[in-house]
Amino acid sequence: MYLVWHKGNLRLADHPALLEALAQGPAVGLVVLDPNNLAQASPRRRAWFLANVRALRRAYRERGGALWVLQGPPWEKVPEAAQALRAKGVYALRSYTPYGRYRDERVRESLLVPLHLLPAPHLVPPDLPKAYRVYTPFSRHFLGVDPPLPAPDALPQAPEEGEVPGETPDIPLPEPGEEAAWRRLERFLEEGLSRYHRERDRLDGAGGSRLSPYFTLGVLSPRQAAWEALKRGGEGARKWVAELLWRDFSYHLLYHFPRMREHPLDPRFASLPWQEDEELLSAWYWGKTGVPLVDAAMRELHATGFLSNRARMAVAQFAVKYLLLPWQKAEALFKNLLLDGDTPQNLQGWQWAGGLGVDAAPYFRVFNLVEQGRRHDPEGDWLRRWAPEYPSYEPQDPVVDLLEARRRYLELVQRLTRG
Ligand code: FAD
Ligand code: IRF
Repeated sequence: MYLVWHKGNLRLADHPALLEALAQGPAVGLVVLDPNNLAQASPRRRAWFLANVRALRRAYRERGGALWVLQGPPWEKVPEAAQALRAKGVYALRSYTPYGRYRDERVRESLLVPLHLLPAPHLVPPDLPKAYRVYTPFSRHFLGVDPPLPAPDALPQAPEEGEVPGETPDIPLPEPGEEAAWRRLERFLEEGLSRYHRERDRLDGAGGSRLSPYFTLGVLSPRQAAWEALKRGGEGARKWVAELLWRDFSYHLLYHFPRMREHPLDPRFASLPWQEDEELLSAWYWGKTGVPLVDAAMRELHATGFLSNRARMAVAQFAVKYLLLPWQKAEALFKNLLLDGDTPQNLQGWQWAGGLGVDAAPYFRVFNLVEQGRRHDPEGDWLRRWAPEYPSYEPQDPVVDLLEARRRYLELVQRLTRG
């Protein structure tokens, strides 16, 4: 008997560790509800994770198999399950985040049987020996995608163990599980892929796939998505895969620069005069800044747990460059509102949009938030839906004078970057 330890990667298809375990003999699945992941997550993010654990358990059952769900520190619970099942080994996909790597090693040290960690099916492995700070040279390591692995048709019969706790989300959730993810992927491939390169910057997010909540929990693998898109081909498919590569670039950055959890990748920007202003932070967080694009975006995020990439860039840049809010505090608050909230992606997004050193994002580029609204929501439909009190993207009694704040930021960074 073998154990297959699912951490993220809550799926049966394209799961190299699952197939490798089954090649050795019968296998049982395991999810450990880890207080280090769940305790600081918001109810909506916990509910989304648990809903996908329940979906994975159903998928095991439908194939005659069993998924164990235990609660506690993984370095206690994985050995406990291995001992109870008299497992000859544990198989899992390698983690690339700082905590994930620490956890893998503590579990390995705690086990009396081998822990086999296999590479997860990224498009470019995050642990490339060379560390890149810029996306383009990193993305050149993408040389095409192998066919994704199939899900096993049947799984060996075994007793289940452990319950999946309930959790009430504060917002409606997407449908969890692999089948729902596939339905959403197929709909996007049919209706959105061919025009993705033209429509992806819409503020309402309608140009995108909205698959990120499934990617974040590994319910769908980037390899599955890229394989299906490149089969169809075209400029939209190429652009979409290029965006998928940003996921791996985010993992790569955090793998090689773990300090970016607390510090700007470009250390010069750590000494910006961050404003510890709770009132400003609250106005930004609740969408009450008097800046229509920012307010519409933050209200949509509170209401749905989703936001388009264009809107995310705008609200992060406003927080960092216009308000000089402590970016780590704003980033953490923001992540906990996102159903796709994922440490590597969120850190990369905040440091990219905030001009803190990620990629070649020009730190001196400051969005004109009126122009951004007009260009990416030309009919104003998105603004009307989420912030109907604004007749246009013109600020109304904003918490900060936009021109003055822009001038202040540019003056500050010029001083910090002068040779
Ligand atoms: P699509 O446009 O359909 O793209 C397909 C997939 O590619 C996405 O699902 C996502 O997995 C990946 N992707 C696309 N754009 C990016 C990007 N810029 N960076 C990394 N991956 C990308 N994404 C998260 O998954 N979790 C986060 O916590 C997160 N926080 C962000 C914070 C900020 C400030 C910014 C600017 C971006 C953030 N992103 C995050 C990236 C991106 O905004 C979302 O992945 C994307 O909007 C999800 O919508 P979609 O699935 O329709 O994307
Ligand atoms: N992975 C686990 O193994 N156990 C858990 O309890 C997890 N809870 C999570 C909760 C939320 C809101 C998200 C993700 C998880 N994950 C859990 C997946 C982790 O992201 C993954 O284990 C990663 O390797 C942690 I969003 O660094």
